[in-house]
Amino acid sequence: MAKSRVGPGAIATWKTGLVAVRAAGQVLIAGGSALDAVEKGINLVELDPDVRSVGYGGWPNAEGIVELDAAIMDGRTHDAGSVAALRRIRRPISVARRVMEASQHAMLVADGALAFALSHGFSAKDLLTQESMAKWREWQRDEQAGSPTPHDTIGLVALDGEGDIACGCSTSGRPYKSPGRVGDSPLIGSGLYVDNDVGGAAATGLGEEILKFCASFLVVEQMRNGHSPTDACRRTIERILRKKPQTREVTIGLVALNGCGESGAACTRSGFEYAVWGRHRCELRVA
Ligand code: SD4
Repeated sequence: MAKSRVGPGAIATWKTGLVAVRAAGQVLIAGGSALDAVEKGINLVELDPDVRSVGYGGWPNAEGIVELDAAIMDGRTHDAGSVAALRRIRRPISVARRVMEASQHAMLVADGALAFALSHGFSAKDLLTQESMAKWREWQRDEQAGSPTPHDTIGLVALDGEGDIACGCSTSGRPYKSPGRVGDSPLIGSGLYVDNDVGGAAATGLGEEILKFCASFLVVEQMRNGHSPTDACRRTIERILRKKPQTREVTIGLVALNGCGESGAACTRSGFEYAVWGRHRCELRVA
């Protein structure tokens, strides 16, 4: 497919995606690449301690240790890098990008991912804030109360002025998860997927279900078959609900952007907020 010159655009999951697409938009307006826009936008969310599901200040696992998952993919080359169960690094999406660009691998996990990050100049820092530690202690005292299920994992897809598309995901995963648990976000095809010929997609919500459907891959393939981003997301959600009607009770949200700059989203539940940036405007939408 010939490269479109529709002008840059970006889409991201949740209300927290607003700051991310705004920052991504600034990179794109300045002529930066989709890949830089994705990394920069996601970094802002990772470094914000008030965003409880991502990076610094993210939910810890059952042992009170924050383990982060992130991935990035380049629609030009089909290259990708990802990290899972990464401890002590505040910008996992940047480590994922280093894995893509400076290693011979596509995915590194746990101690190996940390060692790689340290050897590439990232510094080890605390990820737990006073507030997240206090909440984890509360949960430990009263485990029966169950884990919270809030969501603000960041998934971002960007289209640059050259018509190149990239996407990324970053999350602390499920609150109080088992140590070593990995969700959909760092898995190429599940939490994110992009192909310059078509567009990109990212997922958020219950990773255990999202990854069984390769949801982001499915969205991109539906777009390849001629569906709009909105329809591709809806059809993917319908497929999941058909196979597993019980997923109606949980959140699975999808966002997508195609090479023409059209965006869309769908969710198993109503009220899914996502952020869109395009033509220098930024807005929060609800699917
Ligand atoms: C996960 N999909 O680890 C992530 C969680 C998430 O908003 O998206 N939360 O399962």
